Amino acid sequence: MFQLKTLIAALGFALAGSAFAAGADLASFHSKMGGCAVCHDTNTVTAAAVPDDERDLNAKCNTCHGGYKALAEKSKNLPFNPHASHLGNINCTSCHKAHEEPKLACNDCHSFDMKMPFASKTDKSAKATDARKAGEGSWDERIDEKALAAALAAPARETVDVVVIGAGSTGYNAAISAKRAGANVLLLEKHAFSGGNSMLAAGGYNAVGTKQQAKKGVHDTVESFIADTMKGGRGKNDPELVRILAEESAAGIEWLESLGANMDDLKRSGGAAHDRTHRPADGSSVGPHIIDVLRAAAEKEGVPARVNSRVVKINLDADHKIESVIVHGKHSGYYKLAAKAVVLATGGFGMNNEMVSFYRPTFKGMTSSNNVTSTGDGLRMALDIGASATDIDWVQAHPTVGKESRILISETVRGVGAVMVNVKGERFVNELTTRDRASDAILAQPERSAWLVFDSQLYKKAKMVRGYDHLGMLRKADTVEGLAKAMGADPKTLEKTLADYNAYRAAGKDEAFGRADMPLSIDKAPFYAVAVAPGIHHTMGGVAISTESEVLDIQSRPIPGLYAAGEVTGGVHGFNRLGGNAVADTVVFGRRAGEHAAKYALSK
Ligand code: MEZ
Repeated sequence: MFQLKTLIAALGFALAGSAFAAGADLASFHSKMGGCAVCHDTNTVTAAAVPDDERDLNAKCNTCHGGYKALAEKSKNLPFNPHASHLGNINCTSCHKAHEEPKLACNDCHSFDMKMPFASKTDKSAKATDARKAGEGSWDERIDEKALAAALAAPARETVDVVVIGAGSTGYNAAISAKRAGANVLLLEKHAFSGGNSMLAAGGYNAVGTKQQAKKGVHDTVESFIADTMKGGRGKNDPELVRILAEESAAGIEWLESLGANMDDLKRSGGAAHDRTHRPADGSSVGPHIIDVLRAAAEKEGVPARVNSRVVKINLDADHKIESVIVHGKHSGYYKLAAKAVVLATGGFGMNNEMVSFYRPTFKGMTSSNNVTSTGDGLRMALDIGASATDIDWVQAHPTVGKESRILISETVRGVGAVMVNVKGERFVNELTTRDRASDAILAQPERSAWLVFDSQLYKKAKMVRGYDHLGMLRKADTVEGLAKAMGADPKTLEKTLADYNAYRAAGKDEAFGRADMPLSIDKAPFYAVAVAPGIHHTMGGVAISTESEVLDIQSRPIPGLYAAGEVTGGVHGFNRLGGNAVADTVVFGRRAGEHAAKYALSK
């Protein structure tokens, strides 16, 4: 699919193997204005000469069409505004593919019924159970064994000190840290745009000892953070890794702020004894915000982030030290990249349902809140070279993924004040219990789904809710009775549930389920509900690491030069991760992995 032979400066250009009609595509349209040079630098372009990151091409798109802001303004009257999405400032070519059928990247998770320019049909892809297999929805992940063998036999095309694989929050934090430590770094991303799963993180970042906590008068401690995390993980976490997470969490917030982030809003997540989940003050989702900040910081600090570049193999030398990786570039094909150190920042395997159901058969076919990039390929590569895996069968279902969708209804909605009720309109669990318990409670309901119910106060406070409204996911009514009818629940039961809850809140004690934090009453019309069901959210298991983020082999010895951080690792979260600890993990351990990888590489 990606082995384009030549880009031809004429109409009639066709992608080998594609059913997409030549002559009606974006490239043909543009070539009428002056040949290939309209988009490329010259009129005689070979595929291999197109940089995998497509940066120059995209700069040309921007020259004629304007940047993201201008495009967002122009497309504001569309049924939704794709240029104002949480994907941020990504390559135009991520969606507007010139030589193949254009595709809305949004529909990797959403289901927008919209026809893109030069597309032959409307693009409406993601449903709850779509994109279940490895690589589906992402670009082709099959490996061409012949091309791989040729790349293995050939000399390295490039050499760097540290290669970081995966450009989500972990990868960016690692790459920027390695660069600051003096290493020559390259950040590789298999997808058409960076951001990974982090870009979908809605909730926040757990940290203790921050200025935000001090300002709000929160008396939290490192020991309390550790105790909550260990309790949430059923005591199966690696205590040394948890201590690092807690102790370095506040420094991670300061680091993000130093790069330009705002983390000034504070709330409580499930399983936490204190308000320690930090989020942007304007109520927007944490992931897109920090990815925007990290993208800009990497650019400013000269860290190249090369998209469309999938690492397919990690190579060790005769002494079992890191020697190189083989990259499959979208345009450049398979090539060897020599590196002294590798940081795996490839995320988990929540979108690879074959892997999920192998380790956790009861989750077979379950929807996932993850990005299509979470296919477990980094884990596979590490296991292939002798890494050991830990807690690999622990897969987390998030209790509140929009029913029959792939859209996460953030824990923030419960944290800010929503209650969860069953189809009758009764509460059945402490909404802020840990995710495994909340998911189990929902799955124990006959319909295996639930409703989150809230009012106009929460709608105003949690900006993300407006996004769910925009996606048509909310039921709305001016009375509780009306809302119950819209949900198919019993009005009297829902009225009693909310009256009881408001009374518990006023008395400061939840007599029914012992919920500790009840920030808002639910009594100001209009009232809202959103249907939810559990979906795969986080894979707690992964490669075993040391406190210095070195990947360990099956004898628990570091594999020299191989580092890992974030969801590809196991040990930090035990059997169940607390909400807000993943983003903290990406920053704390991403930074550590980058620093240690640079130190190692520069000592060689
Ligand atoms: O850390 C998370 O996974 C999180 C806070 C998710 C969410 O519900 O927003």
